[in-house]
Amino acid sequence: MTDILSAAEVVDEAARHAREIPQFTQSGPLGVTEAYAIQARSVARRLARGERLVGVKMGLTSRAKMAQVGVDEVIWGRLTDAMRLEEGASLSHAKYVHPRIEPELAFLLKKPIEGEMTAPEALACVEGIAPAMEIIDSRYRDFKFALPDVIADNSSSSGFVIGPWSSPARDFSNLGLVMEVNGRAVETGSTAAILGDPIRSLVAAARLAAAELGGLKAGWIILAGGATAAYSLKIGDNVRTTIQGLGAVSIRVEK
Ligand code: OOG
Ligand code: MG
Repeated sequence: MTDILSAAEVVDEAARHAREIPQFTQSGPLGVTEAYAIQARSVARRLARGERLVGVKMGLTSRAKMAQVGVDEVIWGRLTDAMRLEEGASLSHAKYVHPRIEPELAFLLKKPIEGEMTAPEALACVEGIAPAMEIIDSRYRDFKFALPDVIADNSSSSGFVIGPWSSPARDFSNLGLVMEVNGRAVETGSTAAILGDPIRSLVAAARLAAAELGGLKAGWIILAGGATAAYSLKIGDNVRTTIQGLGAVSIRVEK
């Protein structure tokens, strides 16, 4: 327990001060269960500082993401209100270790999800869907980690921005998307890259995260996971993701 608490402090302090740390798995074995316990304790420190839990991010739900980081299991992390950026806002590069950005689809829940459910049941809990981007910032040196490391580090979560909400009544299983930086397309893909259909990511959230969090609550946001590889942010970047039929979402990067 002391180890879990001190590891939680290490990742939390690294995130707070944008300092890189060595991987835990390089100094000894770490199991997935212990890694999620570290994540829970490190986010508890954020909550103790006044942040509020507002949802869950799913990670490594596409082949492109798995290949980019060399980990091939679906993971999840906790989102707090302090991680949310306003649409069109600028973020300060200096507040991150080595930030990346990726195009995602966001779900807004209208009904709580307590545990495992089918895709149609999960869909019935969704109020809206929106184009979104996640800013990920692994606290580990060179953005390199093994599965337990990234889980302990809240699955690299550090920020997110959400575009306009649409009704989930439309078919969103295979919508084209493009992420542009200063007007140039850097990643293109489809929502189908997310587990074949992004609703499966919500089903996975129900299975993996709901029990541990005592349910996913109405009003929460669930990020389905990057549909393409992530892009390394540079000062001066204007990043915009457009999803076919859903509109666009953007952020700018400053010093
Ligand atoms: C791990 C987090 C993965 C996603 O959307 O797949 C993730 C990482 O890439 O550092 O957020
Ligand atoms: Mg992500």
